[in-house]
Amino acid sequence: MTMNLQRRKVALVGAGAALVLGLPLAVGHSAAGAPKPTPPEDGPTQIVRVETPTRADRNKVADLGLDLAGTVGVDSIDVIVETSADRAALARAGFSGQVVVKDVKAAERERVAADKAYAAAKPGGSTLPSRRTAYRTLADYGTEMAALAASYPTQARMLTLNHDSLEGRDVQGIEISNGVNASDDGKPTYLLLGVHHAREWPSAELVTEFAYDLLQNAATTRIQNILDSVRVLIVPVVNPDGFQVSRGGAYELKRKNCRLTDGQFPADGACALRANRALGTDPNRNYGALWNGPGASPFPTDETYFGAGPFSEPETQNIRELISSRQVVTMISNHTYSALVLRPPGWNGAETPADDALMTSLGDQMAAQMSYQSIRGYELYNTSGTTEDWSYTATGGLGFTFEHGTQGFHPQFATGVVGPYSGGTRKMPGGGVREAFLIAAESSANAARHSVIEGTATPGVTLRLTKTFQTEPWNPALAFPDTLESTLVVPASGAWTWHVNPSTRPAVTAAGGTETWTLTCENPAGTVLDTQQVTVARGGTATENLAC
Ligand code: 0X9
Ligand code: ZN
Repeated sequence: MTMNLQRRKVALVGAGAALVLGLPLAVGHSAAGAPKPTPPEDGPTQIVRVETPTRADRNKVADLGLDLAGTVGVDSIDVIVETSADRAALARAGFSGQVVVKDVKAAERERVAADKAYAAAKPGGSTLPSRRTAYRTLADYGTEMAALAASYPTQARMLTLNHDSLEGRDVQGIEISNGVNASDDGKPTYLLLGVHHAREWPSAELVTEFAYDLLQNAATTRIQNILDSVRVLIVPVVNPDGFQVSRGGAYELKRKNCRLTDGQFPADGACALRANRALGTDPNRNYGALWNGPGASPFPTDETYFGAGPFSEPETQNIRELISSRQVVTMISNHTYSALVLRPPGWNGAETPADDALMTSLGDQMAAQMSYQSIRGYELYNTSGTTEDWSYTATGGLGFTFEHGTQGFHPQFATGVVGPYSGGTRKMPGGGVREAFLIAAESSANAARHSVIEGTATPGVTLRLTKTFQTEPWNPALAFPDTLESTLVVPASGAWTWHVNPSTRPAVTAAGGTETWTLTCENPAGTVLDTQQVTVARGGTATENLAC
């Protein structure tokens, strides 16, 4: 169906369109202006595939304040329809659609049964590196990462982020590299994130499988090269509170975090209560760049609520501080579902990024392995305050969102995780998610895609790179300071090499300007011995022989 918006508006008041939406005719009439009838009893929660042939249509649906599920190709958007008011909102806006999931709860029960059967049929395990046959629980992530760190003590260690979640949970990850404990060694950093959105379970599974894969295959030439030259950081569950609500079964469709009231911690158990289901801040609208702009909602009951302020949430503070304190040259934030590789910018009014060609070619190459489409974020629908828009704007590190799969937030384990991880299936003939992650790892090692600062200094002194600038939310008058600060310890040879992001951030480059890093060197007591300003472009190398 490729009717234009006008025609669909007319069609909706007819019986056919009302039926595909599962609407009683009266709702269609109310959309045409008649007095609103009493809403009918709300039936089961459904997923409705809404026709959105143009980007304007998609933005219009996104702006209705409904809960968007994903897309299957960008010509439609799957919308979660929970109440008759949701149906009415779609109808009023003139959209038609087809029910693709009649009863979300029943579908979830079927998924659980299918997963049980799959696990029973695979006593020897799956083809995943971990051999797992079922979705992990929150506890599994912590236990398994700790076990990996214990099994591979020179190649893996646990990473605990700075802020506990609102319900007091640790936010954990794993750091993987050859010689992982020699931190501050100047290697470029590659960051993989999962579960910003609570219900998007495969996003955590896929990055955790990659951790197993790197460690188990560390002796193969390809992975050895990666681990010799790159530090891989993996945070499977950025939003553990939300994940616990979803995975723990209280509310499988939970998306946001557990900020039920701005500025306050939730009471014990409150986040899982039915009455609080709609509340929370969307971690993927809470980052600083363009915060509270298009495609984000000011209403705490909307699924894209941008929160009380830029970085008001522990989940986004954690990722901000991680990215600001490491030289993250490539970041992939994993989500489900839509079979997309998205690159900045998320808003159609933004300037074309200075590194558009580079992000396009890398995005296309990764997408090809997964049979996903590779597009700019805004080509899906407008967003603001997302992870990669902030990280790219602030650091110049290449940033992507992967939207895995087409069959739901957490489809059957076999089709949602096992198949896509290594590809080679009918739906994904390429090398799958694994190959896409490896391509990004190799890209992270490629100095032509970041910058290098090198020199000589006294072994053991600490070098510090810093930069402070303003990050602009949607209202530029509310710009706030952002600081990047990372360190390197000069090795025994005295010769140091630091793989960093360019000194000039993308917006500065686009405006024709240059920017510098401030490089200091300190003795072990913390006394600053020398300070230099360093200008280095993407692909460039700067040599700094410090007086220390
Ligand atoms: O809306 C989102 O946050 C992401 N989709 S999801 O269904 N997983 O919620 C898309 C984010 C896209 N990022 C940008 N457009 N920059
Ligand atoms: Zn998501």
